[in-house]
Amino acid sequence: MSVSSASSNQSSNSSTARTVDAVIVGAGFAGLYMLHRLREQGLTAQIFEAGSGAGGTWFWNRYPGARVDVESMQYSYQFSEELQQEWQWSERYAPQAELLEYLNHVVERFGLAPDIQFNTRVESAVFDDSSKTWQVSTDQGDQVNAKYCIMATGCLSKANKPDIAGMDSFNGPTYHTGEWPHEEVDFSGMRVGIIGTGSSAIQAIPEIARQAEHLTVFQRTPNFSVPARNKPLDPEEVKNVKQNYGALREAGQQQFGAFDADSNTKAAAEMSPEEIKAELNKRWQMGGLNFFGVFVDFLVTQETNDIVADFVREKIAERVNDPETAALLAPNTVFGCKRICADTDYFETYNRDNVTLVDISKTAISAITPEGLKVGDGSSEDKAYAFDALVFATGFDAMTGSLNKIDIRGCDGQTLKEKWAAGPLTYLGLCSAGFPNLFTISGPGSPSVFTNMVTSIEQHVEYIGDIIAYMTDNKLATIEASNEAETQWVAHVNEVASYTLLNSCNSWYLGANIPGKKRVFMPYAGGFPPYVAKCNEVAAKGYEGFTLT
Ligand code: NA7
Repeated sequence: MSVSSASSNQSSNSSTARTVDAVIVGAGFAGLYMLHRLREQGLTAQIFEAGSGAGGTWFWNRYPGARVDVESMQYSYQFSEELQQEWQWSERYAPQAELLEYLNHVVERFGLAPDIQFNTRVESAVFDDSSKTWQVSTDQGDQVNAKYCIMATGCLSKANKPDIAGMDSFNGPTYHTGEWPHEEVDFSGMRVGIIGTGSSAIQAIPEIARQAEHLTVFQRTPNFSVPARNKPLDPEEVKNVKQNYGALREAGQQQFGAFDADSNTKAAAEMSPEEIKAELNKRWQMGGLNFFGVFVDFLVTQETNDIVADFVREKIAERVNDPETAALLAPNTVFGCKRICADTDYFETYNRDNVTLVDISKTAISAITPEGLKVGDGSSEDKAYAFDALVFATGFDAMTGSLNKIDIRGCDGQTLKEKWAAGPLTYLGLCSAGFPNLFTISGPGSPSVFTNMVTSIEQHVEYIGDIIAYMTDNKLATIEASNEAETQWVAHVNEVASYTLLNSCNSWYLGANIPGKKRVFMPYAGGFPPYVAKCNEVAAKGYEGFTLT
């Protein structure tokens, strides 16, 4: 199968073209397991990673307070029983540093380093029709030919840096939460401005507020957040989970979000007012994204959603002392329309004397200035704010951003970016017609961001691994999604989203946070179990919907 060795040294960037079975782009949860899986299958593979280390999302998002919002015991690989038994998580929701440690341990444990080239950004991947291979080029001068090209580039990897006048004019340091520096940032004694109130900001704000002399938060849209109730893990609890890990994993896989949240299987209309109240209070006490399990219909029935949203709004009012600030912090959108956040002391942070909330929902930031920023309509009346440091917690060009950054060309030179100009077109979120042997792990059209990402990644990696094994066994050259299957799948993804309340706000699920991006619902909102059932059915029918040559 392999033509030549995939081995490459981390520090040496070869300029000689070489051939491997598969090129994998990205060394996060997805890329690392894909590499391990392909090597287990006897294939050669090469990871290219732009960062100087492994970790993907957890390599880049080092902002203060960064931690996962799915419980660590579930937000972890399950492909290796030994790994899940030996690894010790310290907290219910692992902080970024521990997740990075875990992923570096995975690199070491499975000996992955020789096949990962860091500090290397893939610039282009071009399909050569005559040799039926992908020709991959990097910014370090690498040229690699590979039968398969696997994009493990992450759903939230391309930072969104808003196009505000004078962006580069600020005299002090600026930071983006998704590209946080490695060295410690000390805000002590500083006046800090932070733009954005999404999940990253909600985690960072309490931490920055504890350090800074003053923190000013610029909020365009408030977000719903529930208390994370993070805590050190109880060794007895861990022991119990480990004794029955398989059962927990199995239970997780039966859930919409691919993690076990002891979900309520009833719709709110099937419950009495007392039962509803009890369920809401129970979920509030459980904390974190277990809140997703509150009522089975909260994302499809407006009345149910209103019950949940009202409950959380009341909690915000209780948590914030100043009624005016509390009112500004209370979202008037559908609960869960934007991803629900899990926080530690977020709303309480606004009770501090050194924190100010500025509502920019009606008057935008008109300019970044050498001293700070201005809010208004661009006239001389604009209100100026002075800072020593500025933080952009402005999110990501989600789902497609990291793919569109690479010049991906399929059959007849068509670029993926052109093909996806009116929204991503995929079959199962895995493949796109016209791009043979190209796979996207947790790509648009798959459950991805609605689920425990690690479990969804594992399902994709194993599915891709099985496809490749099938290709090898049957001596096949290419696999490609058919136009018909792709069209039907995209229609299905849209149809499923249309049954929900998820289209009702300007979320990154819809690309609505990026000016000019086509408003299309990108992730598959049907849940993990039906998606897996569909994938398995496709495989059982000899990869129905794919063209194999
Ligand atoms: P999000 O959730 O996309 O949040 C970005 C925030 O930045 C959000 O409050 C935006 O307001 C705000 N934003 C973006 N552009 C601007 C401009 N130009 N002016 C003012 N405010 C702006 O990103 P996160 O990094 O917090 O979280 C991403 C995901 O990571 C999260 O959902 C979890 O899955 C993990 P808006 O809401 O667009 O009005």
